[in-house]
Amino acid sequence: MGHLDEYRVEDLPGADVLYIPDFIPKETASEWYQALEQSCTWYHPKLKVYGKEVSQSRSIAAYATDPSITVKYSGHTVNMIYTYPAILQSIQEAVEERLGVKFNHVMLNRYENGMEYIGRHRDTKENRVIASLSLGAVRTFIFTPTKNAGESASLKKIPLLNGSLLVMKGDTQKLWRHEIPKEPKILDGRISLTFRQLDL
Ligand SMILES: O=C(O)CCC(=O)C(=O)O
Repeated sequence: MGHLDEYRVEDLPGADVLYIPDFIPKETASEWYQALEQSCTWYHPKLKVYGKEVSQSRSIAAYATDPSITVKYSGHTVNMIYTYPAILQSIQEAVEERLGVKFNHVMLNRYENGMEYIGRHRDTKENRVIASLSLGAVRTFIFTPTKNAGESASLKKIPLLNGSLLVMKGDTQKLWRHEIPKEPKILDGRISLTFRQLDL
């Protein structure tokens, strides 16, 4: 991914993050938003939080290229679908082509408005590539350093634009957490597609 060096995000010591603000034109982003809203199998996962079952506020849809791929989080086994809708297939190919890497799983998140969020967390600690495409409302992505990120590390906010691509790799997950906080003033929806490389 050396050809993408110009997109490297500064001020994230130890992390390896690229941000391409104009990965696709806004008009394409709006078309993809509508197509995905209609063609994906969305649902609200039921999670176990301190032993209680709660319905996750944001809905998700999940696809994988190989039937051996399964994902579980917070006591919930993700409803994985092994056939991509055509639009999703072509979006994954566009991301793969731009980055020069292959993915075998995509998790889509749909935030109806600014009240829906994702709490501060880390993804797999392995140093695989995770690429996240943003469609719709601009939401703020916040990186928070762990202790191991060093003295100079401090919170970093990135407003994720409609049609932008954020790429995390290397030690990013090991040293930093990320979240999309509530922003109650935002009334519009956002869909993110997080492309991943999982073990078969
Ligand atoms: O919606 C996003 O861009 C963030 C999603 C995220 O943090 C995740 O799937 O781990």
